[in-house]
Amino acid sequence: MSFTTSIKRSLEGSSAAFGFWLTLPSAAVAKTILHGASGSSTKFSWVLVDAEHGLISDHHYYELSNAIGSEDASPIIRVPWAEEWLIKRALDAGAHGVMTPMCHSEVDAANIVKYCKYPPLGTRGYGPMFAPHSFPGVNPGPEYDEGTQHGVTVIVQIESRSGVENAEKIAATPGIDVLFIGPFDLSKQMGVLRGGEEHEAAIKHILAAAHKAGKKAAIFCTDGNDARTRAQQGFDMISVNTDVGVIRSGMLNELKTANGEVVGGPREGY
Ligand code: 3PY
Ligand code: MG
Repeated sequence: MSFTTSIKRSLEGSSAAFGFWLTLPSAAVAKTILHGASGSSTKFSWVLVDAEHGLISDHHYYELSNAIGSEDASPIIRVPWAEEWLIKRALDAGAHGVMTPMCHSEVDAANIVKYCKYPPLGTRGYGPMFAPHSFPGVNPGPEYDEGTQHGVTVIVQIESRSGVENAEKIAATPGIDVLFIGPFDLSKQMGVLRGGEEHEAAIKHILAAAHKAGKKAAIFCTDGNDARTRAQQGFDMISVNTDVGVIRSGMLNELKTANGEVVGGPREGY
């Protein structure tokens, strides 16, 4: 069995790789969303396990990675910061990919790649006793060890002014697979309005920089309409919504319906 992941396969396809944000430490929530026929012609190929802002921490990684991997989707862990030991623990627990917040420069990018790969490509320490469990059909030993070297998806977030300015150099860094835009931080860090002209110009700049270097561009969205617009703009990887966002808006909309109120409008929050 060759080493492959749902996210890698999906990124090689002609349409956008859709995923969602998991902020609750619940394998049951992830599987409820992923499992079984949805009646749609597309499916989620990845789940972002958010250990930066969500309620998820290190000791949830293994169970969540296994649950997501068993549904033919890729667990991608967003570590709280781009530290070697944090990335190592995410990979050892079975992440198919790692996402790091706030990549400001090509130096940051090169370090992140280094932390994700075993020598001679990088500096990742060795101890993958549990990592292969979330890769259906991949055996422990050489199959995982060699497969992960190029099979791990390395994703850096561009969400600062320096990240935008250095986007070309970050994208050109060998081993970086995806430039992922965090629109909320990007607007706050740049001091511009989310959705305003400067914000959209920065987003377009990152998209173009990624593609110029032959890399993938990704973005966080707050609903399906937002995600559809980004897909039409050429984004390759798109987070459609968050678990908690959908639960809240879904339940409040049901309440409005029950009360005879008009339901709808875009979801504003995270
Ligand atoms: C942001 O919008 O800042 C993100 O990191 C997406 O979660
Ligand atoms: Mg962010």
